Amino acid sequence: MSNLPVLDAGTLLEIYKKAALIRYNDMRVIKAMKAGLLMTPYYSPAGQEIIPSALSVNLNDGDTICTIYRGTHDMLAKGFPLGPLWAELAGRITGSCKGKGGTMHLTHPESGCMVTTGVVGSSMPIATGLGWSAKLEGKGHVAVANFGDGAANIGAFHESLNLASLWKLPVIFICQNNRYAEHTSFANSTAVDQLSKRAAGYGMAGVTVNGNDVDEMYGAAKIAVDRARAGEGPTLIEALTFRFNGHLIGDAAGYIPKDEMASAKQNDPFVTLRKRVLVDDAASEEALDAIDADIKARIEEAVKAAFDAEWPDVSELKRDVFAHELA
Ligand SMILES: Cc1ncc(C[n+]2csc(CCOP(=O)(O)OP(=O)(O)O)c2C)c(N)n1
Repeated sequence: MSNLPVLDAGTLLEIYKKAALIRYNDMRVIKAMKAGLLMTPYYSPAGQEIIPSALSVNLNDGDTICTIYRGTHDMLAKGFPLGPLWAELAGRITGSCKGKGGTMHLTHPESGCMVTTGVVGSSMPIATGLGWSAKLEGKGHVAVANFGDGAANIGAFHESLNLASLWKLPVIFICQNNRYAEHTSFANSTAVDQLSKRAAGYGMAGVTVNGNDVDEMYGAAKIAVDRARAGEGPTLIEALTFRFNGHLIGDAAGYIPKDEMASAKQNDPFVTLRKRVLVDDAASEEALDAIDADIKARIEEAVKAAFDAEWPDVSELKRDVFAHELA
């Protein structure tokens, strides 16, 4: 991409802090799972840290995001607090959904983190509705829909992009194309080589970027967010990336060729980002180490608080679930 908005050192460091939070949190979740402490399915976002980090520095508190089960990275980057997140993963009453949601239904509206969903493709119609609401409110807020490459082949993709474009809604559709939908490769499921080409069919802007490249991802996100805030309608961003694990923890990813996985890990976008921060002199190595240590300490605090918290009472099982009980 040319003519990208320029990434300044302060913003680069903010992106680093978000990416580090995502990476260290992911490592801690996997460690807790291996110790048998978490009973939630977990869909690791390792390898996909740059996308939400470079996006979220362009968002503010009034903006909203929806994402999928593989969405802890999106949520953390937007501002989902660690305490309610860990308590939710651990199924405790102090969780953001009182322990009923887990990875599939993470929600914290106070920070604009509306929902992770387990129904493939459903983040798009929800974000489209949020975009409509933002447009009616007229405060310049935007809504973001994150989804995978598999979800781009579902009917809800067509319905959401068509309506958002027709009504010029402030929605940013971010396809995190990690090349595999569960066990099916992109090439075996998708008729176009670039998903962004589909944007033209809906009369909207569309772009494919290297989602692991901080400049490309930041630039594309900034252009899309500015466009949405200015009332110029939605954008489809296809962000190319790769996941470092199987579909969920426990899946050995035998369908991913070993050399493909090895090369992705060798080009770890988080390691590249850290080097970039140093090269740009956005922070010293000591400063980054201190940032990392602080993040890790905050994660440990959240882990401890989660496992010290009470389990929900059985009476919680149906509460907040059925409409008639909400009244
Ligand atoms: C409507 C629907 N169909 C099928 C499934 C089963 N399923 C769960 S995850 C998944 C793959 C989705 O892949 P993708 O959208 O590329 O996201 P990724 O997991 O790669 O991030 C499928 C088919 C589902 N949860 N919902």
